[in-house]
Amino acid sequence: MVLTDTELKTLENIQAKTLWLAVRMIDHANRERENTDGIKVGGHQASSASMVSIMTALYFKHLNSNDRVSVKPHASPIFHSIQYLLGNLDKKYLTQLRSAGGLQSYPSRTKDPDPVDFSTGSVGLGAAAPLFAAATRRYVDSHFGKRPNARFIAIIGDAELDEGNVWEAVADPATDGLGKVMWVVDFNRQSLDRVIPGIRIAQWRAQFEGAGWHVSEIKYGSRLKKAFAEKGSDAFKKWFDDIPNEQYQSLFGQKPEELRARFLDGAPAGVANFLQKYSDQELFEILSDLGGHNLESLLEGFAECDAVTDRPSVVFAYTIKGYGLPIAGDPRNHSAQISEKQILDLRSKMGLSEADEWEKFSAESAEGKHCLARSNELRRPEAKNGLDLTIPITTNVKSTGTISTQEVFGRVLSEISRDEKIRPYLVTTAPDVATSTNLGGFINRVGVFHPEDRRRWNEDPILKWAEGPTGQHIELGISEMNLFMLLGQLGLSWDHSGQPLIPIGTVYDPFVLRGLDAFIYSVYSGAKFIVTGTPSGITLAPEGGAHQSTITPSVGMELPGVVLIEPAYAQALDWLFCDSVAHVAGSKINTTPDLRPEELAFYFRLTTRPIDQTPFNAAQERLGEALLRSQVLAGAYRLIDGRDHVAESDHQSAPVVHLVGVGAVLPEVIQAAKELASEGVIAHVIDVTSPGRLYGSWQRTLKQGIRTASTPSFPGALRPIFTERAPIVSIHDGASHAMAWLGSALGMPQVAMGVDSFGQSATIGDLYKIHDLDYGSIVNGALAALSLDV
Ligand SMILES: Cc1ncc(C[n+]2csc(CCOP(=O)(O)OP(=O)(O)O)c2C)c(N)n1
Ligand SMILES: [Mg+2]
Repeated sequence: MVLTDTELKTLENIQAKTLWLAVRMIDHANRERENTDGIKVGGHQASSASMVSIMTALYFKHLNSNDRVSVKPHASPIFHSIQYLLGNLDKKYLTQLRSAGGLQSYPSRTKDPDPVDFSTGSVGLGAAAPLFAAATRRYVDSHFGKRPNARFIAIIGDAELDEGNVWEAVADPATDGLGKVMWVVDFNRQSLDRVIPGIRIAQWRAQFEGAGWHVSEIKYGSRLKKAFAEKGSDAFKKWFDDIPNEQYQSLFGQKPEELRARFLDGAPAGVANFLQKYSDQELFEILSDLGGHNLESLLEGFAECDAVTDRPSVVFAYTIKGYGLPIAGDPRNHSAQISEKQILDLRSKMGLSEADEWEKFSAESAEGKHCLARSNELRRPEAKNGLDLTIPITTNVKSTGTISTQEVFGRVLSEISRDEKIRPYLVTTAPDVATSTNLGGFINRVGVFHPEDRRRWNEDPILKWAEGPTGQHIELGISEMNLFMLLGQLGLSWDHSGQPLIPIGTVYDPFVLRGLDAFIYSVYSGAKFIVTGTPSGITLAPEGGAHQSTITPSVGMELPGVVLIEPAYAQALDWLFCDSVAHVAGSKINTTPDLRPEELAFYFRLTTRPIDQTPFNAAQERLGEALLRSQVLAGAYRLIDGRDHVAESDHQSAPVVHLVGVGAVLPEVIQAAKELASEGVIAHVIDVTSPGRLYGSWQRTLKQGIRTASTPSFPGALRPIFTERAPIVSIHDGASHAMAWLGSALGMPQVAMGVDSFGQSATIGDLYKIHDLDYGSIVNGALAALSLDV
């Protein structure tokens, strides 16, 4: 017995109140709150009820203040009820579920008023997050000294195991042996639409065990166990284990007097005889007594997982979707809500009335005292983010000759890691593309992380793949979902593990989309990190269409909190990278403190195309280093002043056009500008270093204008560059749409040129021709833009 009878009674009362508050919270939002939209507010009473015992056992007994928990999205009302009972949530929020400024539909780290450890919403991600948080903790312990013991727990719906990302996370060697992880599967055998046919637990067990996990089950409650202990119960136990899911779930919709016949339908001989001694009511209580609603069984199951310290654990807790509610087990209960009458019945069963239905337990009651004691036990000190470092504004990377941005990235990172004050906090990760994205230099300097020193069987003179506890690169298998999950958790290390880090990930740019949901998840969770998508675009010419990214710039520009950076030249990348490191570290750059709180993740879109650096150096001479750097950071600068190439006597009469290039295609843009100059056109070349930041500054000034009902000012970042009103051509090795807003921002006609069809294998020159990005096409684009000018 893990609990005394009194404790059990107290916990059961707390559980009942938690369920009541969660159900009533949803009921209120749907039935009582004024509905101005005419659409259902929603909330999940059945999914919440399914988890109430698991969460009661965890929060009111099992957890300590160091533990971190991820809660299945549609159990958020249970989570908030618990936080209310623990004193972490004001009563006013109970009537603000799914309303502006109130409780979010699904647990949110950034939007909820109470302390959520992991955001959830997109099923499957909430399972993986604590696993990667535990991997992060292992890394932190290994590099910065052991932190207080913490357990990383995910409470997940059984249908979440359908998601591929779950199995990608389980299978990755980076999550091997994480003994502090426990997944509790709310095994109600129902998903959204249906009762899941067949019993999949055997298959899941094999999959987890195959990946080295400890697997256990919390299947039977005490009444069932008692019945199984009776003489002659063997046939009953066997049938209880074998009965098809759908048949079992259908029992809950039966009247007690009909339930026996339904259960016995198809049962082997002997079962009916054995069950004769139980009344209909007793039989109902026995058959519905699953372990996932038995607090003692749950606590024993959790303790069993705790005892396994050399590998992650998963425990299948058998539950009933809609437990304790009239909709229990109903195949259509996912979005169902109980009626007003049923609410009133439940309320009076709880001994509550309209006057006290939202009240906590009284402070003198056993339950009230228990809540207070747990509240104190679970309280944790506030975590602080930010490293007290000074990041240099440049690593003085070589910027003569020709070089690609991908190569510069490798060099800059390697250079930054020479600074012994900064180096300890840098951590890189990649899904099996570390060397092909130029992380090799960094890895040679710092090594690869593995909890134990590993012997090297091959000596590679170029790449020193030394694995051990001091390594600072975390190598992942080929899973872009895992990459973004890990980056997110490394970026939240300050909170979960009391240690801020500077996480940097690399990925082949087209496969950013493969990890997109996890990318969104991690930024939504408030994590800060750098990700380098490289190589990108059709510039990766011979690799063909499957490897040529086109729509990733839009992803980078449109994701809130993400800054898309796509420099063409070495020095620009160097400045931008150092600046991003400073932001992620929450540190000073030179002496300027980190501002721009809206920026969380920095997405560098790079290429392997070597580019002549001469034009950049010429621009630096013209503008001066300080001005150029500030413009590069703001998102754009004028690379070539078209007037310098047209006779001064023609300056007044010559047509003017802005050629706005992004990234690897700049040489073609420069060539086009020369061609236009020879035809007497003043063609300015603008190099957009950060489409994301440029767009953001335009939108901010617009929104300011809209909110104050005043004329929007011209964005500061655009002002010094677009000094003349002239038509625009945007040229980008990405979908033309991504830069197509610029004409609106400047109030001028625009021709947007980019890659709007699938790629194919060829040379860069061939592909630029095929996609109209060769300099001749750009010249024609400029002429078209000039003809549009009114
Ligand atoms: C990625 C994703 N796809 C679909 C959904 C919509 N959805 C929400 S809950 C759910 C069913 C979940 O079933 P299960 O995990 O078993 O939880 P239960 O409701 O049974 O507790 C679905 C399909 C979602 N939230 N996320
Ligand atoms: Mg389910």
